[in-house]
Amino acid sequence: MSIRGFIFDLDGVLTDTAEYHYRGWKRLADELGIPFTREENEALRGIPRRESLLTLLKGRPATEEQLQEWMARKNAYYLEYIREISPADVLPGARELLEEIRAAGLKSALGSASKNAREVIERLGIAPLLDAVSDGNSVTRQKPAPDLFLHAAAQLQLSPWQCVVVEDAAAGIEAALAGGFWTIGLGPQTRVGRAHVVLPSLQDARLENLLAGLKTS
Ligand code: B16
Ligand code: MG
Repeated sequence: MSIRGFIFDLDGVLTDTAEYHYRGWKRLADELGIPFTREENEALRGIPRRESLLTLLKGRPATEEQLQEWMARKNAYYLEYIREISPADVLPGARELLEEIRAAGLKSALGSASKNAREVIERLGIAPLLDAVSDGNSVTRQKPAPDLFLHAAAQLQLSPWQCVVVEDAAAGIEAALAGGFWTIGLGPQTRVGRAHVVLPSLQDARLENLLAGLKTS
């Protein structure tokens, strides 16, 4: 085993933007008169914008023009909310792990479905700790296709078997496995149980322990 790099998902791994996505979708849903709950929002974890909107519409008919306008409206709300994001919003253990990876001479990349990922990592103050950024603008086929993580690995000039993908969404773990990556799943077994290593979060996740866990998986 020769791990040379880590690829991190953003929402649910490095920070919790799910609350802001929820508020954006909820405001749009209220305006359209569509019921939408926090529980329903959980199903949108790691799911790209357009697919999220189609899920929220629950089969209601819409023209392409309406879909575009509603996605733009939700995104404007989301951008308004993420202005609140600061370095205090990095999830526990994430910054420490990024620093450890850098100190060990390994590489780190972002692999997020979000088209707003760059703005979020700037606000979190972790952009300097990432060697490459692959986001919702980088590839056409989204998770569970492996394209986004392959794009990130290529930027790091590493092969999938040299990289670990850290993800909180089932679609993200599937994407990483399809690409031939090592995987660390954050969250319940029911969601990320297919990962090589499953942890509740990155809190107390030390690099040495993660690499040892992958070795015995
Ligand atoms: P945007 P991740 C995902 O981020 C979110 O989990 C998901 O809820 C969101 O719809 C998606 O990004 C697209 O975001 O509308 O900003 O392009 O988990 O892949 O970092
Ligand atoms: Mg995620």
